[in-house]
Amino acid sequence: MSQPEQRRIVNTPIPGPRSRKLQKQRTAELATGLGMALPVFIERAGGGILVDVDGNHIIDMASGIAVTSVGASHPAVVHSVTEQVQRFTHTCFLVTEYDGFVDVAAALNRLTPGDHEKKTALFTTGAEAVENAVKIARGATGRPAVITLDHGYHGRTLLTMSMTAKNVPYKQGFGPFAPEIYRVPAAYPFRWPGDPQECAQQALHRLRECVLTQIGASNVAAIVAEPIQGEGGFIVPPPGFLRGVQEFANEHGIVFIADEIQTGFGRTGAMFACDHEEVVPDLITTAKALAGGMPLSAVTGRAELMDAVPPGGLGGTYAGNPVACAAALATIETIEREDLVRRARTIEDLAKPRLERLVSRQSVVGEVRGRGAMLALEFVHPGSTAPAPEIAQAVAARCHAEGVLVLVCGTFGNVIRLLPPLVIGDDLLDDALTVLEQAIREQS
Ligand code: PLZ
Repeated sequence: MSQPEQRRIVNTPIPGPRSRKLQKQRTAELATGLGMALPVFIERAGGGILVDVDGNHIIDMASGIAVTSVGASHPAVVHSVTEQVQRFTHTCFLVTEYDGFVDVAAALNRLTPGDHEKKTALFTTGAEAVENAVKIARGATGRPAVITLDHGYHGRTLLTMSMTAKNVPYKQGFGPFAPEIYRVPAAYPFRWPGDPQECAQQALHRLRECVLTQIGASNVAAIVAEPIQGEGGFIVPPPGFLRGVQEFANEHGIVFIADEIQTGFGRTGAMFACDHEEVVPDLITTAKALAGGMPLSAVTGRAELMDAVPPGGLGGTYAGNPVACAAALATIETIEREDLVRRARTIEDLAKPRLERLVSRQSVVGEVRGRGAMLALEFVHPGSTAPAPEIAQAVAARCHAEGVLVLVCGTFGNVIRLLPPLVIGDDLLDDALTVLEQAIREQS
């Protein structure tokens, strides 16, 4: 099947009548707790386009939350998955093995930051990867405590929800939370008094102080940080912050875990966001874009840490499912062959200067930030840094009505994030940005 026509087409109000009918059924059948950004049902998708059941061609500026970097139906992924499904769908790697699992591990050992000896374990979801990274760090150090950052997001399971900063909707009513999790300030320059360099230094100081005086370094198994915070609002720490975290961790025998689940595989204009600052984490968690839309996640890291867990200590029925592994091999090959890392930088070059023109003291756009094809606008009440979630929502709603899917995120719900597939064409990107610019002007 060929890719959908790469052009925005709005045939009906969005959502259209067929989506609205399905939405009624959904409301009757599904648990209310399952959210949705745009109540539209998709029939097919590929490249930078989502085609809904009413025939609208919606520009995809979300990639299913940073997953479909190669598009939602890249021919190489479709071919590899189809071929694997015909051979076998599942054995459980803990029961009998297959080479796809080993090949994905080898690719991750090769691609992730650092040239030390690495090993990998595969899982299914991002949260599961984070859980297992913590298990490995605890197993290797024999220490209980885990440090995470304000604005951090790591998943919805008990441990990862406990590690996540934001209360509503992730945590409210779901306690008691997992113990031995401590949160320290994140270096968030836009909301930190003083310049970015002071922000990095002061945030590092707070980390040191908290670990040394409140917890005790010898009790800390791991510091877990997203190199660019995703759900928290695409917060890019100032240069030096991540390196400072890494150095502090190394100094005290603490495992530094980079959660690159949202930032990985070219998204930020480097294969991994840590690469921008040549930061080498001890363990790195990946998922999302790894397998081009199939559920697959991984922990990769220093061989001596990864091997600290005895045989049988890691696993899962579906961990490293063969179909997901086949998808990952094709996805990684595509990212490298089509040089999508460079494409992410081109997307930044095309989009960021345009978005930056929307920032001024009188504007509702307080800041534009991000790297590569992971860009965001933070909305504020003009002349202040007071968060304006209602403006972010209104802009997103306007984009949706015009057939451009953007997502809102951020601790204060006031950030619009752009995560287009890396394969999106220049024309589609230009069209989406024009719609977004117009939607923002309407709010100013
Ligand atoms: N770590 C950095 O971004 C997932 C959340 C969607 P899972 N982010 C999207 C939602 O609201 O549930 C994420 C992430 C980072 C971990 C995760 C968790 O990955 O595959 O959703 O478990």
